[in-house]
Amino acid sequence: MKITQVEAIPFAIPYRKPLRFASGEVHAAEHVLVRVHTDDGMVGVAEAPPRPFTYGETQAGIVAVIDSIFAPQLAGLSLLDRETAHARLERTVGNPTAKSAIDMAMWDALGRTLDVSVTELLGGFTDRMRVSHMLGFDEPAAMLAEAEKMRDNYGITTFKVKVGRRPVFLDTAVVRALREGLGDSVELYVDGNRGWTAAESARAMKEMADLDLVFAEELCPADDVLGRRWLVQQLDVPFIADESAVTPADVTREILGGSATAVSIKTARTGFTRSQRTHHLAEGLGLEVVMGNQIDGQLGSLCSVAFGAAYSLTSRRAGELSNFLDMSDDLLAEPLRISDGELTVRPGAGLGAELDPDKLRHYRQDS
Ligand code: MUC
Ligand code: MG
Repeated sequence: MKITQVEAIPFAIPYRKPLRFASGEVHAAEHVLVRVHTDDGMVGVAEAPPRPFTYGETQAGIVAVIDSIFAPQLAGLSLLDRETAHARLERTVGNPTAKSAIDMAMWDALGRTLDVSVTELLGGFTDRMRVSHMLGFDEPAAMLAEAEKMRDNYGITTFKVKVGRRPVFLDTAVVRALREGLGDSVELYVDGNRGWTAAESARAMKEMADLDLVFAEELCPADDVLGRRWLVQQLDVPFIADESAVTPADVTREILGGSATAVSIKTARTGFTRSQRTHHLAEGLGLEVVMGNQIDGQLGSLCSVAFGAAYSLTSRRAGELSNFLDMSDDLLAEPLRISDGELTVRPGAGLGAELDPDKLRHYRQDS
């Protein structure tokens, strides 16, 4: 169970259409595949998605920090030395997706070694989650058409709508078109990626008061401390902290400060080990949790569902697990399938992910 090698392999897979939101846009999955090898021949895998607009990481930076700092720090540790591994990784600040991919690849290798699934190792609550689809910026008719396609083809009935444009009417018109077009049976919530001010957010939420939203997420910056608290106090739906609450300490600060009332857990940025801590904290504080999407590929989505399915709290709400559908291809030998609005964990050891060697050869950028 000793770690012999940690590989960081950059790869790029184009999106069929770009995903646009208030803090940025994504045209290609320029991610980093992380493989953790052990002395008994096990290989654990995970992927790191660089999100410079959220965490400051780049693809080249993730490869460099893993090759030059993290891999040498982990060599020789057992897969069970997770706390020691984290203490070493935490000597370097930032780099959340690089650290998380290593953490999840270690869990995958551990599951393969013990011949149990990661979901069972973590908590084993269920084997599936309902799926929420994230709709990027477009015209109302196009966003409605995408939601209808997701409902008709995959049975998805929960939608997170990207907002945060100016004037706010651009987005409130979309949410109204979705509610009118899809009817009362779907769940809708909005995510502003800090695009609005607190006052714009309050105005938009008033305009949408009759649209039965279930959540609002990061409508304005958490750094506008008093404005954000003022906004959150007047809402009658939970306000999800996403990029403002990456670490358990951030969650504590935002919740106790009144700047959020629910939390998004993204395995891409907190791996399995730190996501467990956030989960336990949320349970203790009595918070709603949504399994969020870091614009993950299929491997990242598999990691999210593996974690989300492990606990009652994380599997209660639909998880954001479907945006890999926008990618033109992926690395998994057996693609993920969403049906009846659900995604199941892979049976088998670890994450149950097998990579297609030809696809990896084709999409990797380092050879
Ligand atoms: C989300 O929930 O915000 C877009 C930016 C980011 O950091 O994550 C995505 C989705
Ligand atoms: Mg968000």
